[in-house]
Amino acid sequence: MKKIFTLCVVFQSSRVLLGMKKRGFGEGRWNGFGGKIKDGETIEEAMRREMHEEAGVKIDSAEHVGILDFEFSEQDGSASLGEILTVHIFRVDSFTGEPRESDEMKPQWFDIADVPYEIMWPDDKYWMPLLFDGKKFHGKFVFGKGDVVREYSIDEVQKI
Ligand code: 8OG
Repeated sequence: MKKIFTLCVVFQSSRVLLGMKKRGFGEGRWNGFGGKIKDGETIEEAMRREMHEEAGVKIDSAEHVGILDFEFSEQDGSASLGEILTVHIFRVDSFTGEPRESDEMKPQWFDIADVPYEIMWPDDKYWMPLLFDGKKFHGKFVFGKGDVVREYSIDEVQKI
């Protein structure tokens, strides 16, 4: 089964807005803002809705910069065996409103030199620097037990 998600990373000059996930999948990790696409929604609509629900801001401009597939090779509770998650990554360049805490996320700005990769999904350190560099990418990650990255590939692309 394939599940489709969005993920927004707000990046402004040298700082990035991340949220501490307070519950559910990825709890206890810093991440961008996003979630599942609802029936009848486009990917773009979903990314705007999730950013508003989770951080209380309205996106003014965003660029679709990446598509990542995640496969879980061993069952360990965080996802089902053989399940593939596809995450559409957006770099948000400007927004309206003040980021505020929601039921799901506690937002915080980080300098890009201080991104807390050790408290994030273990794949993020491989692709997030590409986003900061203005690159576009396609990637695939295979996770083993304990969300360890078993295998991965990332290709820079001109167009998503
Ligand atoms: O609806 P929910 O909050 O459970 O959605 C999960 C969010 O987590 C969604 O924005 C996609 C994102 N996500 C994954 N896997 C990974 C990952 O490996 N790295 C990052 N940075 N985000 C991920 O589902």
